Amino acid sequence: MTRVVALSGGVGGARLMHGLARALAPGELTIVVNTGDDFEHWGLRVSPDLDTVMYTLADLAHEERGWGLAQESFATLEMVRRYGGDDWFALGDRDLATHLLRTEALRAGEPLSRVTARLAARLGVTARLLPMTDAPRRTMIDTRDGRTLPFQEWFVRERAAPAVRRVWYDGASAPAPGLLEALRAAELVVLGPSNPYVSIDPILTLDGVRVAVEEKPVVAMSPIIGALAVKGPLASMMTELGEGPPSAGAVARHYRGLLRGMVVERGDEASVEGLPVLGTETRLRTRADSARAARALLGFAAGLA
Ligand code: FO1
Repeated sequence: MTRVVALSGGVGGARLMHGLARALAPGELTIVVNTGDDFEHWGLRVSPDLDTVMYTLADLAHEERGWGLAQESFATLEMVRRYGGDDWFALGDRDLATHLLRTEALRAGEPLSRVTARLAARLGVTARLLPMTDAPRRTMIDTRDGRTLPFQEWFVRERAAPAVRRVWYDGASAPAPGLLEALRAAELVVLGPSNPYVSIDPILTLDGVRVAVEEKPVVAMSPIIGALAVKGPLASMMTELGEGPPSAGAVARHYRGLLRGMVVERGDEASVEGLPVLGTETRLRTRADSARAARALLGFAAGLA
């Protein structure tokens, strides 16, 4: 029995979580997912990272995009467009079922953590999936051109083009029920290959979380390969936020004081100083990639004990 708590954002993190969920028994893995990206769209509550992890674990995610469902259609979006409604965020027809049921349950007073557990169980997800908080906590982006944008408006509507001056989190800071208990019981904490600023830090900055994580062996997988982000705007963000040039080592420095070891792409080992490093294949394109990388990470972590 190895009790693992893994922190995750969207696509990259979700793929490692898929491997961890296959490598560990159901009772051994708690996945804590960023909800700083959540927002209201078409009157519905959308939780992109939670859904990405849930669909990925259920083998229902769209293979290339990584987010949303496979075999999706966008007839509703077409009709919304025809009405002149907001069409910058592409909610698929099948994906809408998730947002409808989640919104209905939240309005009836069910907390997000319970709705998530219910929906995930119906999709056959056996790992424990926990939103980082039941309360609203929104990732906000202050841009160099002097605006403050909620995450999805910056990321999707403006295509992450405006340079970033600061990232901050607006709202409650109480972790979801059970999160601190899961951390206390954990023998290993994994930081997924997700964006530190907009996926992992929103979780680490919740009340009591960083202190609880510091008590544990922590291993991170780098979301940077060479000088490029595996996905998304992380590389430019690192430079804009003064933590660049982007590298696996720069990510390790961002998490300083927290890590017992770091997993990086083979060839990037030298960028990380003062920490045990495992170099391996970290591009997680297939389920086999995810399974192999997760097993390598768990083996590396066991050797650090
Ligand atoms: N990302 C996009 O770049 N464009 C979209 O239209 C879009 C729609 C979408 C719908 C549901 C969902 O769960 C995720 C979606 N994403 C979309 C991805 C999402 O915005 C980001 O990947 C995450 O928030 C960042 O981790």
